[in-house]
Amino acid sequence: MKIAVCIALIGSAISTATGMHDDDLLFGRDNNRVEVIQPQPHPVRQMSSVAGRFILDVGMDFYYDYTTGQPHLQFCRVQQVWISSGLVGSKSGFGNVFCESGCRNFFDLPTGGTPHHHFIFAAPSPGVYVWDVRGINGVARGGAPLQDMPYAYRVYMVAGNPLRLFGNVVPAQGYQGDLYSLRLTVQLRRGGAAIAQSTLPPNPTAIYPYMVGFNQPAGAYTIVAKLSKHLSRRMDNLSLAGARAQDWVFTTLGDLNNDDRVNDADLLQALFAFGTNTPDADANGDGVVNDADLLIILFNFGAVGEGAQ
Ligand SMILES: [Ca+2]
Ligand SMILES: [Ca+2]
Repeated sequence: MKIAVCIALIGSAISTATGMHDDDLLFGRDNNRVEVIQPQPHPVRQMSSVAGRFILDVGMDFYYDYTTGQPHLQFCRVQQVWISSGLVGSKSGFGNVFCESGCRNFFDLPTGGTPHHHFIFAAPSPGVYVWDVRGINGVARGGAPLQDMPYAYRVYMVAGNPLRLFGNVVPAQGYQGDLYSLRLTVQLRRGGAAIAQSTLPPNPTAIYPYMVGFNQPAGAYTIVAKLSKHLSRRMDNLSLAGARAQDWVFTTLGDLNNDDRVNDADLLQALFAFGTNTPDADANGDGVVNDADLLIILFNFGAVGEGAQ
């Protein structure tokens, strides 16, 4: 009995020490492509405050099949797709591996004979930080090459207790492109003046398609959300304290130059790119700039975003 209790205590001590492993990104295969098998979706992670900065341990490994005990993969590269400004992922012996600029921004599994690795992500100030990755160049255990992950897997990291907004992002009805290729900017205003803003690609595969954080005191704010190619939406007198759900539904397409107005500048941009596949001039995101894009701009001509100043 004493031994059993002792083992149970050791077991609980070990699971506490290694509890972060529950959230390790486990790379495996889904039919003929690489996939993060679990956790799906990734839970929102709270960073720890250590010596004046915020840190989080993020692990990765291959996914091992329960019945065979074998990994799905023999190789994959973890490729960063997006990272928030200020967030840095480092590893002992490797230095800074993941960051906004100047880092290699990928890591191969296995490295040094093992697919199991941990990174310390660090941020300088309270906020919500984002790390998006894809598994690419995968090779199945049997040697078959696998297709790359078609989407970005997102990890949200919360530093401190910032004001947070999270929820869904709905593009205009006529938009046919990938939501992830757009950028959402959420701006906090008080007395008409912008005091903070955060930009990220909306990710419909994440636990929340968007989440942003602001290191500001609780209170009532005006919030303006702008999705690229769309006119902005505005919410006045929104009471913020801690985290709050707030979905954004965008109704008006055609703002190609993102000045929050649909006018002749957008029309000219589409005309100059007519017949090409220039992404910035492709209002409806269907991959080509043609009369459908011109019609969207003409139909919404003169419209101004709710948050335009
Ligand atoms: Ca415009
Ligand atoms: Ca188009």
